[in-house]
Amino acid sequence: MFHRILEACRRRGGAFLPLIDQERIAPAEAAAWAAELEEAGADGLLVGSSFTLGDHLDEVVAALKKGTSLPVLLFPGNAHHVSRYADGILFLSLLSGRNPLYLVEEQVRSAPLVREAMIEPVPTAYLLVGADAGRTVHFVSGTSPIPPGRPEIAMAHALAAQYMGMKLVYLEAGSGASSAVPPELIRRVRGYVTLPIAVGGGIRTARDASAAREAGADLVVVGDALEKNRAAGLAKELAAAIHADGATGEISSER
Ligand code: 1GP
Repeated sequence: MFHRILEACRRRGGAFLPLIDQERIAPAEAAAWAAELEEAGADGLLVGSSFTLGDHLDEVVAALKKGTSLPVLLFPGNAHHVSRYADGILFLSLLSGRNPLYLVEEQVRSAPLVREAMIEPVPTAYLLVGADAGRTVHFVSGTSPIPPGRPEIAMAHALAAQYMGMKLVYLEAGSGASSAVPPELIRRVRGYVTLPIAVGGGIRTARDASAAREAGADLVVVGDALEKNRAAGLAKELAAAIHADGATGEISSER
């Protein structure tokens, strides 16, 4: 399943992954929204929330799958965010932090659930980058982010991830961040590792998205901005900016 996203990325020069927060969408709206995002040119959907009170994950993922043939990947906030209705899961290790809970303990709890759900794990090095104090992800994870002006720290973490056999590096500024991951940091990491790079957090406009893609992001993740503006216009603009060929609209959906 992850190969479909990488394949879309190769063909289109970048992959657009809208992030849907299962806490902020009604299951009844999810199928139609997934269909609109596919129509607009998304290459896959991520589903996740850094903090949940409710338990809508199965319902929302099942509804999304009804509306689209795109791969749906979980972007878990904790070990229990697993749904058998998804196609896969970013099996995250918060490598930029030194909190054993998010480096390995949650993964040990989650692995049997992922196996049981029979979904594809994508081993992912999750690197928080940013100067914003008090983002939810920093508070919840109890870790400090990599300073945005220190690309060499991000580069070393990404290379360690590659040497440890991970399949993806995720450079995360935090949902709703006031500034996205700086293009210069993305460029430096891109030049240092061969792993695919996902970038997310604070990407609001087509200009932000194309800056990330031009700096070397393979997968560009947008959550907050799309949530605040569900009109498909923004999704289309983002898709065109992320695809080097400017394409929107549907891609072949064979698995
Ligand atoms: C957050 O990287 C994602 O984990 C997306 O961030 O919500 O700011 O787009 P935004």
